[in-house]
Amino acid sequence: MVGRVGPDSLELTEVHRFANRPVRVPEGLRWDVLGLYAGVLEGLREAGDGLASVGVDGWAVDYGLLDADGALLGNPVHYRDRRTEGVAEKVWASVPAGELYAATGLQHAPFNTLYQLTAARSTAQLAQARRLLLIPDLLTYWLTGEQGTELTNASTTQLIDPRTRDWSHGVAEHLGIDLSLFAPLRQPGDPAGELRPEVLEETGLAGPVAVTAVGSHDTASAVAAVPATGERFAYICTGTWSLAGLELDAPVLTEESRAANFTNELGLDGTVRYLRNIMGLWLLQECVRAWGGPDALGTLLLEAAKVPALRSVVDAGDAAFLAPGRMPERIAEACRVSGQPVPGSPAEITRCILDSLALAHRRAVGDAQRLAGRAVDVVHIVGGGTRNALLCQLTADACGLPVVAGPTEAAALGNVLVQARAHGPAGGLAGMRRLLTRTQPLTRYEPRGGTRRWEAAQARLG
Ligand code: LRH
Repeated sequence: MVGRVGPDSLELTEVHRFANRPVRVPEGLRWDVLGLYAGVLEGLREAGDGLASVGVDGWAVDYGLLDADGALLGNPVHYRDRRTEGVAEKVWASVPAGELYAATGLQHAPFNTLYQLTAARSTAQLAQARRLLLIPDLLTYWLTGEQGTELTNASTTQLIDPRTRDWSHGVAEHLGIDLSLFAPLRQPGDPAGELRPEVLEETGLAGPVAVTAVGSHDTASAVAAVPATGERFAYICTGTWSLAGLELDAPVLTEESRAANFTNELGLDGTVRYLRNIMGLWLLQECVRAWGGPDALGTLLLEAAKVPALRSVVDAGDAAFLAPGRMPERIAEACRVSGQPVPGSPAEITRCILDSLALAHRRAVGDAQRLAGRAVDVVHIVGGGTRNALLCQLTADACGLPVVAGPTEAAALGNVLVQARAHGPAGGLAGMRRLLTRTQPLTRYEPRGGTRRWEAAQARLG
């Protein structure tokens, strides 16, 4: 994505898009990180000269290991890999879950870096590793030759204390995790080096080109690009995941918050992203994959809109849906077990998924307000799900609040804005958001009433 930012303008142009396909090998599910890097280089080539800066964001928690020469050891493990099954329970035997939450504020997700490192403890690869770089930091390292650990993404490792915004040495020591594996922390907006001469040569770009640390966790960049006009808003970053919650000034570390599985990830400018992970459009992506298409969802969504609402719902927060494979069957099974009509056709299953996501959005937005003691008047939806009008309308209905949908490419916009302000006049989050509201097309969905039906559907899930 190439961004152009002016005092009153903000434009994004897609210059290259490439798939991110995990690969299953005998040892498990792996990322094709070399394929991703090749895609990044191709994107830079397509972008052409005139770049003031480059910034990388990506998904959370996963990492590559480097040996003493700085070479990558193996393919990074995918967070949906089964190696972390049952690991959290073992960790809690030495640091109780309550203590872990009080120290790190992180939700329990089986794939947090902390659990991945525990699962990898006795592997030859970890024994050989001298450096651990989170995925965006790894790509940045390959582009620049410089190593760092960007803070917003570091906060998803479960090794950061959200109060001090620094490493949680106590947790790491207790669990035998060597924090010296991590490169020094850097903040969004910090310089991250320049494109290496070899990268310039390969992409045909004229140097020098600066590389800037951004909110390198994609969700941090997306939240930065929520076009909110005040403070009383909730956001839902939609895509493979739905990340639903609030932007706060301080973490919420109560036992109630832990029980509700809310996470305190770090955002821009001292903010905390207080949110819950919901399975998101992954549920639908996996069904579409099982059905062998279609690539364009239009017809399927039109048919799903005609299926009666809320006939059956599943718990879209359930980690049982994390692993890939057999998704239509797993959804049907969940409906059967909870005594609801079993959806059969693709349209029925799609409707069940969208109703379930809207229901999970409602629950997360409601719980976040209660747990943080902060009421909201509007829900912002950003990311890929903004293209799904049915999901946006159902979310407005379920939450009983207006939904403002857009921008779709929120992560890319948040990424670009952080670079722009690092290289231009400094502006706060509020200024960035004003620019977004003035320049980005947004769609408003009003709630159509009938929130009782959503309460009743929630009750069916227990
Ligand atoms: C979304 C995301 C999310 C994480 C998950 C692993 O892409 O970064 O915020 O929880 O991937």
